[in-house]
Amino acid sequence: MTQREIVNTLCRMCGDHCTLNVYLEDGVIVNIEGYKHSPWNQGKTCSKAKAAIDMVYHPERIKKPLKRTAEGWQEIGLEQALDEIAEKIKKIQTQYGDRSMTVWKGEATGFNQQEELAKRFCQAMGSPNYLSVDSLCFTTRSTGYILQWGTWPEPDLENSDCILMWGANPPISHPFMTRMIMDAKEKGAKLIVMDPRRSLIARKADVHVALRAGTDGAFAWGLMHVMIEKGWTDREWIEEYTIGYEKLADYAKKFTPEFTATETGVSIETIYQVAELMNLAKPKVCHRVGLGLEHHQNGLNNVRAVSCLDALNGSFDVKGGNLHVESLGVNDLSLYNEIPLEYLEPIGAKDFPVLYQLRHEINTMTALETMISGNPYPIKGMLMTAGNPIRTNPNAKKVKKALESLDLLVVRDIFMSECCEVADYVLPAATFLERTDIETTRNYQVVSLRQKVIEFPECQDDYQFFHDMAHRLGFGKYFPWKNEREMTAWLLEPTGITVEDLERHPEGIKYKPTQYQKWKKEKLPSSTGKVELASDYLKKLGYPEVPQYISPEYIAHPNPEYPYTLITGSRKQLYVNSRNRNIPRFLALRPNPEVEMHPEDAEKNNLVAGDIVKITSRVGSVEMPVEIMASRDILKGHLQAPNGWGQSNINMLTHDDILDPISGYPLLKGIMVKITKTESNALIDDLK
Ligand SMILES: Nc1nc2c(c(=O)[nH]1)N[C@H]1C(S)=C(S)[C@@H](COP(=O)(O)OP(=O)(O)OC[C@H]3O[C@@H](n4cnc5c(=O)[nH]c(N)nc54)[C@H](O)[C@@H]3O)O[C@H]1N2
Ligand SMILES: Nc1nc2c(c(=O)[nH]1)N[C@H]1C(S)=C(S)[C@@H](COP(=O)(O)OP(=O)(O)OC[C@H]3O[C@@H](n4cnc5c(=O)[nH]c(N)nc54)[C@H](O)[C@@H]3O)O[C@H]1N2
Ligand code: SF4
Ligand SMILES: [Mo]
Repeated sequence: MTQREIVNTLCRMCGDHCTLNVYLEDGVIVNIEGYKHSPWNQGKTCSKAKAAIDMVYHPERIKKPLKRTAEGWQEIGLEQALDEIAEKIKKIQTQYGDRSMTVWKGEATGFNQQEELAKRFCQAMGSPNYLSVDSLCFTTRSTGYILQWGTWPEPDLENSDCILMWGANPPISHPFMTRMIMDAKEKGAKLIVMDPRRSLIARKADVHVALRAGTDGAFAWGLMHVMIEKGWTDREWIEEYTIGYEKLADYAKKFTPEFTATETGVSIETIYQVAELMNLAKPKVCHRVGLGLEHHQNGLNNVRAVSCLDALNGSFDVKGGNLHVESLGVNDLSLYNEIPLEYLEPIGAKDFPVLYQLRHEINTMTALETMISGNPYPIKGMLMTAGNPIRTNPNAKKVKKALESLDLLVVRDIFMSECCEVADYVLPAATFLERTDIETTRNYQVVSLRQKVIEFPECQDDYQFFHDMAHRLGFGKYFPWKNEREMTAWLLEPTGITVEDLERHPEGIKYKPTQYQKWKKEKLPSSTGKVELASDYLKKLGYPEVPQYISPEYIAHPNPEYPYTLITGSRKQLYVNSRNRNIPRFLALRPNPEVEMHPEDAEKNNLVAGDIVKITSRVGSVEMPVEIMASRDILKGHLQAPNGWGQSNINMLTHDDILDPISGYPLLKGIMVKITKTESNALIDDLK
């Protein structure tokens, strides 16, 4: 008789961790649906959840460890692979020192628990050189907020009267956030979207502010100028809870509506309109910043400028404003205090001290450079999990060269990625359906469990891999738990919630009631206990103390040779970063990337839809078919190209040489490019 079972777990086909019902027959997954009592996805999923079945049972899935030999890839047993890798690590450590080993964690396993685990291993190995996708995913945002507020606030969308979306497009990137926005809109909230493109969320907006790429800082300062001029600020809150207001007010002076309009391309009326809508709704004004602000040469200060608006509106931690989320308070996996390694000169910590001091990780751009140059000391080995930086990091050719220069590269993946192709060992990894960890849904203060649903013999989860490696390398004491479930139980100990409780509550458990205006009873979580509108910490590190605005290079120093401004990586529904390109039914729907273009720019270049253009920056070039947009869907002179494709990898031309001075983020948006029509149709033929 067929054994039927339903297991609840959390999806990780993207980062939203919707709760799922996974249906099994005789231990094989046959269907995936949404779990109806989940407070956020409420029984629904997007089309990617079901595609997890295609991913898990894909014929190209790596199921055996692979070793590079002179004759090509050789399949070997897991124990042999782990033994050999451990020996090679020891050899590198003896020859070049512990710090010449690194760990790189990509996006695909997630953050929080998986991230802390990888950091723990790197630290226990004696190396301060932990690398991750944080160097280009969310750290510019989180750091910007933490520098100012001591926390990364979460918008209270459902209770808000005025929602500002800055460079984020939730209908694609965070589908279930869209429901909260629409619920608020139904209750009368105004929605304002800042985006050079008329994205899906911009289509729902009361005001779409189609500003030029990279000018959000100027727009935020322009709003502050008007708010101060009109007296539309919460002076009492500012007095009581902030420091540096006078410096902010002084800096805002130059952002007159006229100056702001010229810089951003937004009309003076729109600047006043947005400021007035916030004033009518305050303090119930909330905002979300997305990737659109981060991937710029001055992204971090642009984020800080946006978040100053919360202070002026008095909307921090109030109902309908931006909430100070309380943490779950799990046990700490970090070994930073136990084994401080700062004396080993983490790579790039001098250039990007904030990243190292706040997150104990190093900047990937600097580290890749070091792998090639050997300066200031050699980096010779890397254990990589869930990342494919040859596709996802800027200047792909250089990333490949850096990885090829290593003596030992071990990649843990589920498919043969470009990084696997240059590795010495490829290890089969578990997918999210094959591991146990916890996630928190911040805006609800809810914790929930990702449960292991199935397993394949040699496809280890990250915990098992780090555990087995640590025991071989002589620091097994830092990985005492038998498996990840045990470690998860240990993590949860101080919370009073157990793994079993979470198993019984697939909808998650609210770990703390939501409380507003916590600042009435306790200090704000920043180091000074106040909102730091001007940062003494940054000043001491040699940065300007207020979030200064710097014009993007394409505005400050336009170059007629590169007349277009390219945005990359605006999310598409079916694909997540470099993933899902081997799922046939997705490829049938969207077989190749397309560069979005204004119709007048297409006409000027004699292009029709589907023509292939060569896009060239100072770094490199790539060919891609053209998608001609409606004239109000993208700014004239701006192009948008998706990322994550193997063919037409847009990161062939993105900049690893223009970095945000504080966060070290590379320039992935607002890139100066030229386009030329090609006669080729090779790209489309190749993909057929
Ligand atoms: N030009 C440009 N580049 C960008 C961006 C952009 O906007 N523009 N966005 C950036 C952002 S925000 C991000 S987060 C990065 C993401 O980039 P990466 O960190 O490289 O992550 P992914 O591309 O999601 O996945 C990397 C690999 O993980 C594998 N994988 C999938 N599931 C698992 C698993 O469970 N375990 C393991 N071990 N491996 C798994 C996949 O097969 C894939 O090869 O890309 C960045 N790159
Ligand atoms: N389907 C799907 N979902 C995903 C992902 C995916 O690849 N696919 N990736 C996941 C990951 S790793 C991340 S980090 C999140 C990202 O999620 P979001 O932060 O929401 O990023 P996007 O969806 O790319 O939306 C960014 C918007 O910013 C706009 N933009 C570009 N430049 C600028 C600018 O200078 N100023 C302003 N104001 N806007 C600008 C773009 O036009 C785009 O509409 O999505 C996650 N969810
Ligand atoms: S939005 Fe889709 S892919 Fe993302 S977690 Fe939810 S169901 Fe999974
Ligand atoms: Mo990301």
